[in-house]
Amino acid sequence: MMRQFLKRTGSWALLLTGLTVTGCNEPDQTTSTETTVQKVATPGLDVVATYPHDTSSYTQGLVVYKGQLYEGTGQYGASALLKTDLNTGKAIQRSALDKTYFGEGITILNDTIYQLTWKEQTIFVYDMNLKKIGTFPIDKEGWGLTNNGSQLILTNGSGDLFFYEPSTLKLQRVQTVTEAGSPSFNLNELEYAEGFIYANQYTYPYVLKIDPSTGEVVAKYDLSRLWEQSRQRYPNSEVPNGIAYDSDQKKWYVTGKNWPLLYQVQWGH
Ligand SMILES: [Ca+2]
Repeated sequence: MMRQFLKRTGSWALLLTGLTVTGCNEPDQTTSTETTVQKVATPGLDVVATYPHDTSSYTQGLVVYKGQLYEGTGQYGASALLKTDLNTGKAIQRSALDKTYFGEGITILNDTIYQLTWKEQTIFVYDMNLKKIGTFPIDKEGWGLTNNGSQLILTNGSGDLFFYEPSTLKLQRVQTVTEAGSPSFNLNELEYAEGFIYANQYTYPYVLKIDPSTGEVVAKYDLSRLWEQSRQRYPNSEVPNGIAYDSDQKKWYVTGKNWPLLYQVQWGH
């Protein structure tokens, strides 16, 4: 295991969060901005280890299941479902999507892999050998996907979480996500772990920790430093996207679209 560096980014992240929110989010409403910063905790983030990541992977979904890393990638003509070697970053198995499909989030439930597509209104279903075994139609754009052990949970770029019964894809519940009382937005890649949902927020450096029973953002982690490091190493690195939890090892991983590295991280408290 590589241990390239170990850094605490707490106070830096808090400062940057304040600056970024002020700059990008309702700049004329100083009062609401201050409220947001005060109410949502912005704990630090520790990098525990770094691993190589394939810069050709436009990461849309990241999962660890039974110790194995899986990745879903996007872009027309390049979308695929990958079984990836954590230590090398290289795909050990790959199932390509037809060039008319743009791959999005993935999740694995009961030895079944689900892969969203963006505007194609289709969810692909695979066995654990990445063999396609089914499709479901869906009535919205697909962005992020995870599961809570009994339901698939989907984002579509809005601030809502959509809960589906996995064998029928029947919509069971919609939960609006709020941050300090205001509706959230741009919810993207997801990871469910130990009762909470973690979400990338598209075009922003944040991972939002969400209480799925209320929709409240209870903490907000800032990946700016990792994003900046990725761009320094590989200028075409795009937004942070991809959160995976290894529930056996209790390890968290994050990466981004076309990032050169995948990070094992620990969320602060
Ligand atoms: Ca995930």
